[in-house]
Amino acid sequence: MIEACIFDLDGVVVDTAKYHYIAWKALAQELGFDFTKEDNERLKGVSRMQSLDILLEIGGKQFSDQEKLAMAEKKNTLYVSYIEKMSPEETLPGVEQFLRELRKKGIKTALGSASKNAPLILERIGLAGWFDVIVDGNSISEAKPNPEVFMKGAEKLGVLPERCVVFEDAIAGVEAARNANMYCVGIGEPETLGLADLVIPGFNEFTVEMLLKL
Ligand code: B16
Ligand code: MG
Repeated sequence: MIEACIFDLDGVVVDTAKYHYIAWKALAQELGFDFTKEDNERLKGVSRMQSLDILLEIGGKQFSDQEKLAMAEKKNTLYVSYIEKMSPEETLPGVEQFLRELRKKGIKTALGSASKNAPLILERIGLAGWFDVIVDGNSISEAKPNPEVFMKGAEKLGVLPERCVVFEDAIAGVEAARNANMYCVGIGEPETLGLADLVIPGFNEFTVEMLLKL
């Protein structure tokens, strides 16, 4: 019996990966190396500081913790300048309709994202009001694949983990959902998200009715 749906943000509700990419690429260039779109795939669902570590590993660079904090801050300032300009049209196809249907059916909703910028993004795309609970990078201490973000979501909603469905686009996120003992719908390619219980390309052709038949 499904009582709640928990949504990852980047890659599920909205495509912010492209803005993360431009901002990380700018930092890499400043440090004197290239950062490709393929490299960027490794950062999906990963926390900000872990993303920086991966970037520096790609560039073969080493810095002190203090320098790294300053770099992450600089990248974030540039990233925020992009997301500040986001609008509701950037919500991925079918998402708003799906949230609407869930509410009609009395199924609770939560956001479960690694991003510290989640509140700003939700406000810009006009979806903040569709989530009963928001758990993001500001309220967790353990990054995915640790299940903390989804467990907290379920707890705040007052729903048992086994009655929650998670929607995730990143491998670490799918693992986090499994670690939380929740049913996981992967958003993307079955080749990449093989660990998910079901993989769909997006919400365009996926309805709440289909979800309830699973
Ligand atoms: P921030 P999600 C994640 O969002 C992104 O996928 C990941 O690329 C990013 O590093 C992380 O948020 C932290 O974001 O720098 O804004 O705190 O997929 O968990 O919604
Ligand atoms: Mg994601």
